[in-house]
Amino acid sequence: MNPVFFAIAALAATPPNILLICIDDLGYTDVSFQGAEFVTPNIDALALGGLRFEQFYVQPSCTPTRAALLTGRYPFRTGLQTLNTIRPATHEHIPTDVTILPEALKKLGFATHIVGKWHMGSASWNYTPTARGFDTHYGFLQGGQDYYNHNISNGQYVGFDFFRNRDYILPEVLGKYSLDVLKEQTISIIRTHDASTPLFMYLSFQTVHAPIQAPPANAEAEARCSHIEYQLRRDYCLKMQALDFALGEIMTEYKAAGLLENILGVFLIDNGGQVEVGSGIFDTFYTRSSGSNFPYRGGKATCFEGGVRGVGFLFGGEQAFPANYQGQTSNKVLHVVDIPVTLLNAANISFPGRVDGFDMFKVVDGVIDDHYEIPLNIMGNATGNSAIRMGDMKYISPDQAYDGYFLPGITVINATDCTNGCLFNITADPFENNDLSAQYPGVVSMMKAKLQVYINSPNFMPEQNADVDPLGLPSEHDGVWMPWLD
Ligand SMILES: [Ca+2]
Repeated sequence: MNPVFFAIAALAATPPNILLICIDDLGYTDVSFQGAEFVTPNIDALALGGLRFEQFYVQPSCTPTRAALLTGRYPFRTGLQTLNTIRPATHEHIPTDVTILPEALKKLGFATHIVGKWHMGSASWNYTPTARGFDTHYGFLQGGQDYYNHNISNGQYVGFDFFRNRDYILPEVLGKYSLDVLKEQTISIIRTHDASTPLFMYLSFQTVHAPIQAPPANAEAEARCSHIEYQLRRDYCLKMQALDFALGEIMTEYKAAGLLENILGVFLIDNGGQVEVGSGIFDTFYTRSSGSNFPYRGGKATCFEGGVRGVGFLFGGEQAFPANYQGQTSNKVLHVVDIPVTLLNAANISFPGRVDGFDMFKVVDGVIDDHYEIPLNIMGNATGNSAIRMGDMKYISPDQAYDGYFLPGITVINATDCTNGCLFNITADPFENNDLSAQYPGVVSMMKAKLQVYINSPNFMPEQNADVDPLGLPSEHDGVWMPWLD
């Protein structure tokens, strides 16, 4: 064989090491490269050397985005669209007949690891990471927890939630800050990984989800946050410093292991920042947070841009992430469903089964169009908590969880009235100031009808039953939120 041809063939046949970093509840303006009032140098370095997306959409809350991230399908195809997310002791899960990203990578021969949050169902071990394509899981099965004691509550029920694969490991992690133990696990995986096998790492850290609990004291972090007067935001800054330090250390480990050149990385948020709302759904579940999406409107659990326009970028070493993408910015309209499709294409296979996503590289290259139409959320009826974007236009339904523009600790700036729904030209008016619904009632009708078309589709799956099963309560399992159906 011609040696040049052989070299090219060998390169193409080597799958990349895939590093998927999903940051929980990170606001659009909570990283310094997008205007935060504190620095995040390691995250900035990845972003500024990567391919940044200016119109990257996610779902308004954790479970729906993560379902889309793993399946390549909008969450209303799997019954996981509810903004309340999967709560402990319910039967909700990714349907087991839907192939998910780690399963496809496992078949290709990847080593597959998830470190951190799952939040994709835990009634049965069959719904959990080690039955869904991951070799290992170190972290928690529910949506969030106390950073030190690793308890999570659902109403009056409180239980522990931290596992190594299928064993709960209370003595190992009790009193230890979750980011620290998750980072140590990540480093351990990298150091012991056999470099002849491609590595898929899903880093799903707890940071920066509520509650706001500062990490153990660190002088450098405190120096970087001391200018912030408002304590909740200062503690938020400290959490972000810990995350930024951890990601810096992890990338150093990748380099030391010789894995860096062949990394294809994705960095995304799962929903907009949880802003400080005085009342509403968060007060019943978690304490306040202090994320910022400003100047975007709204935040987590709303379909305003502050809830769904995400921080998102691709990055990597030159072997897997060619130089022509490095340091670039794209204005294409993209969605979290695109990520698994892109990653599998990079590993030389198509995503098995039906998907809603596109290959992001092909979109950026202009080989295929970006999303003309994105259902930003559909709740099973088109009248509440829903939104759709079509071209420049965005329709947002009534009954969003809350509204306004939020500056941490200081101000809620009232927004124009959307209690009957709104229509925006999102290209001209990304901060959603100017409601056009009275001017273009026909467009509103058409977009509402389009939401209904999705609901009437045979591929629409109603929200799964979210009732609490008493057999899943911690009182049945030594104080642990433990799978119970097996
Ligand atoms: Ca989240």
